[in-house]
Amino acid sequence: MVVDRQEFFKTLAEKSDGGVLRGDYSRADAQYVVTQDWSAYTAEQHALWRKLYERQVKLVPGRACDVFIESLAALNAADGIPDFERVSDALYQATNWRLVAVPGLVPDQTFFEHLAARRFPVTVWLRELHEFDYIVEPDVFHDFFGHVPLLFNPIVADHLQQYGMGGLKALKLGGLKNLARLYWYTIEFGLIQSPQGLRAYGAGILSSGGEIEYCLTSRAPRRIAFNAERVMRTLYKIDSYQETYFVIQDFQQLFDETAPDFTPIYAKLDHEDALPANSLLPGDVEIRIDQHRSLGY
Ligand code: HBI
Ligand code: FE
Repeated sequence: MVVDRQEFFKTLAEKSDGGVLRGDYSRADAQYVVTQDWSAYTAEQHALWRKLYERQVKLVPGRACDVFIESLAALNAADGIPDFERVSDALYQATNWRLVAVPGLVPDQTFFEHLAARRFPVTVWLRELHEFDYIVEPDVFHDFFGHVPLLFNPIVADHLQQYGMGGLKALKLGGLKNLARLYWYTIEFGLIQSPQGLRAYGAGILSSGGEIEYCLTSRAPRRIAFNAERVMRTLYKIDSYQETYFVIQDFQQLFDETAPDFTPIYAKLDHEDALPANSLLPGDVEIRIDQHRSLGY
């Protein structure tokens, strides 16, 4: 289904300041796909990628889940901005997913259609040096470094396709905001238990210089055992560290708990107030961090 471009930019303008997106959408096709044009990246941009990569790869041991660390190592993406086609070939072998190059954020409908077809949208532009530590819109470093490694895990790969199909349904049922919260608190900012302690698997954490430590050791945020309905009811922060992190036992739980038909939950949540990001409910299972956490690396 073709999403009206002007409509998309108008809704973004309402959502955020001015809604002017960084990317060049002029050459995007009806699914908002562009060619990556890998040869157009400059030596300075590859050098900035290496700087971002080197900083981040030092932070992941003892903080990111093993699946992420193993997949990232296999990607060999340290030397410069990756060529999506080459990575897609390896990814397709692993989990039947491909990467598609996009100018940046795409409409929800389009985003879900890609995920439902096992295509992951990756932004083609790279941040500027002055945005080294924080960027508003996802760039190629967030999308590639943060999201692509986990696509090599079969359970996550199937979960994301299921999420895309659920998104298309949610658009029809008015459940989009609930599903966006689910994505936010899992794929973007999720934590997972491991025998060595809590680990991060969310892309927004794993591609960030500061939040990757904060989410595991700060005493400020809450850490609550994952519960799909609770997550879909909870508001999130887009311009600061999270006030609550939700913790899954393993990826199978994420897949199993997001398999059911959410129609009844959307109807129920429609009559309940959304929860502020720092809420604590009587039924919540809070996960305490051991205060003397050894980073174990
Ligand atoms: N577009 N390129 C891109 N990447 C995203 O992560 C993304 C998007 N469009 C919509 C969107 N995410 C969210 O609204 C979904 O979580 C619903
Ligand atoms: Fe993301």
